[in-house]
Amino acid sequence: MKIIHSPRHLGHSGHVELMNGQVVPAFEKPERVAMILRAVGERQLGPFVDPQAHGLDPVLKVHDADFIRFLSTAWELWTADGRDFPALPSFWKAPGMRSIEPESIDGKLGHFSFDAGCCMVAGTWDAVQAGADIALTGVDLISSGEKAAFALCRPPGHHAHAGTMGGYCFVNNAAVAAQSFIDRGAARVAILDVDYHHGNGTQSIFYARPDVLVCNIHADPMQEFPYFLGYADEPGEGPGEGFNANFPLRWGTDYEGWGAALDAACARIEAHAPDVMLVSLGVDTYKDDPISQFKLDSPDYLKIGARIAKLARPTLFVMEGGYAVEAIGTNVANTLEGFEQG
Ligand code: FKS
Ligand code: ZN
Repeated sequence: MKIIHSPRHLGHSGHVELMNGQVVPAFEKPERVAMILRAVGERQLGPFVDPQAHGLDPVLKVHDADFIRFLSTAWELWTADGRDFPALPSFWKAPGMRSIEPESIDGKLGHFSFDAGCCMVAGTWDAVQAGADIALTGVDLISSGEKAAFALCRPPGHHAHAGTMGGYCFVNNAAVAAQSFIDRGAARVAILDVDYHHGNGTQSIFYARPDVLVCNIHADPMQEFPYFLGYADEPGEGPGEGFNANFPLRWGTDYEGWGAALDAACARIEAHAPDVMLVSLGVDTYKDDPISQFKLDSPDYLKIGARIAKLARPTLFVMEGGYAVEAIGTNVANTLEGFEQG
């Protein structure tokens, strides 16, 4: 299958996060893509394809204009205050406070985020735009008849809400792609999010809509980030009721439990009869992932790919998380190979 990739993600590097109360190098780092490229290249799963520029209009179909304006100017505003080190939000509103976009960049960073997981550097906005173009080029390929494609986006997207960044995510690449499929005439889209973490942004963006079914298999938010969304009792709302399905699983889950949830999610997707499938592909479900607590092993990703292939829909894979850098390439390549052989 075609693999869409751009080196522009490399500008989003040298950033940090908070872990156990300390500032540490971010787990979401450029080496992740290098390892994936190497593995898919070695197994000849390509060819590689450059993204086409799509501009911001398709991004603005799912994201608020003031949020995108903030993302595009944040680095300029941050450095105008004389700072040459990464920007990191650290102030948020509590319930009862006002939802105002302050003039100060420090206030804006808090207004447009839900955690300190989105560190911004000089090349972040360019990398984010490239990521959206990668996903949209995947939509182009599927729309022109490809059976499957892999959008190797970085940074990831599934935690980003319409107007809020968080959890390493700025623009929701999968949501932008799903909306683009709808705008090109798809009646029904399904998003299957297999990342270890709940895709709160994707759920939120489509929560009131019946055209985009969102299924999430993830660590129980009682135990795991993002903590405040992703529970089993979130079915969608209004016309979207019945079109969101969460499968939270406890820490320590192995493929037996995870695969059962995948079967349940696939049954739900079959009932939706989507014209096209999106897979938010995170491989941080891996047993040796440094920030995660599931127990999937590398051969399990072949099974995941094969099970998704059984849905027999045009499928766009969009890269999300996975931090065991030594295994991320194998695990992604196994998923794609399992799909192609399945
Ligand atoms: C540890 C605190 C919690 C947040 C984890 C973010 C996970 C991101 C992801 C994505 F796919 F978006 F990349 N960290 N410092 O894997 O879901
Ligand atoms: Zn994740």
